[in-house]
Amino acid sequence: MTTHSLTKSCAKVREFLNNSERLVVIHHWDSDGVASASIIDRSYHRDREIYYVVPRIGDYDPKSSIDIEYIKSLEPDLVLILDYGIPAQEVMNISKTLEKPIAVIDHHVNECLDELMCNPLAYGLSEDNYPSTTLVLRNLIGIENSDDLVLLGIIGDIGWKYRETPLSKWIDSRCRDLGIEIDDLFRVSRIIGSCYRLFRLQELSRLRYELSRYGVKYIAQSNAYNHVIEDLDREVRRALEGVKVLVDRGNLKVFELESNYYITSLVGRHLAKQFRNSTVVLINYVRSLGRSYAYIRSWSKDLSKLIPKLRAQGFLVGGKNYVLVITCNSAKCNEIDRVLKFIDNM
Ligand SMILES: [Mn+2]
Repeated sequence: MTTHSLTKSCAKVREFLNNSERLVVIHHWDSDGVASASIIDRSYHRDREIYYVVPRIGDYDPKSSIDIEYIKSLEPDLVLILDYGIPAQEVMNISKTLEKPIAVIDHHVNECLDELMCNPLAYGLSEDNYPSTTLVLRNLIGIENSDDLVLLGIIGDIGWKYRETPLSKWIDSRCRDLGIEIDDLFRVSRIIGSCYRLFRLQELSRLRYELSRYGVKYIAQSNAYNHVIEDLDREVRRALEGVKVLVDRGNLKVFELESNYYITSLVGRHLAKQFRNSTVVLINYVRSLGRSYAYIRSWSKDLSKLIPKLRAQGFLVGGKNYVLVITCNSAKCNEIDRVLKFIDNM
């Protein structure tokens, strides 16, 4: 029953896409989001106008991250949201403001909208079978000319964990067929990661274009983006030198950092590796976003159990088994004390 409704919704999204003449695509800034937008571009750019919009990087509140007036001014007949897992209610709000149909293609856990939502996870299917939005585009929208980009989305979102999914064999064999190494996928993913972490929006949209027209292998072999990777490495090194210790009580270490770029998770990961025996917390104020993020990593506790509890308390939180990232309400992230109490009680 659920898969039947999912198939129906996806067929409807496909139908709207095929009939659209002026399309606005809002896509997540990460590898899966960019690869998904490139897939749409590759399949549809020839016979319609397509405009691409990247939400303000690091911002998951569509009220501030998406310029609705700008989208309105483009007068689209359809707005497509790719891989940007905002709550279903927010999608409804955007749809009401624009008075245009909105379609969602995604694989983030979400409530189910009545229509135009092609998201297997909203219909209760497993993330293991749908580790990326690019794979939703392939298997549920039925786009078959873009497996290089499908693979990029998967590796971008789950990295080496792909080996533990039911798709492992398919991924390896598609790579072989297409002459793509897993390392190529990691490299392109790193280029995209470097662009968005440094807010290089122009390069990000050039990547979307080049990936669509020339493919993943071309970008993997190109040296044109080396400078972005180098710039990011330098920023992370500089940040690690500027990190301050706020709390150090053995099993818990809290660090503080001010940065110009969106490098919270990279710096947090470095610290977590350095202090494997502690729960590591990094509070990172990103100046250009005027906002703080708290990165929390534990090697011994399954933090994902906390996500629903924290959400119920009004926290804006995302994460995986051993990592949480919280978007804070204040520069100092005062609410972190409440989060740490939750962790202490685990
Ligand atoms: Mn994704």
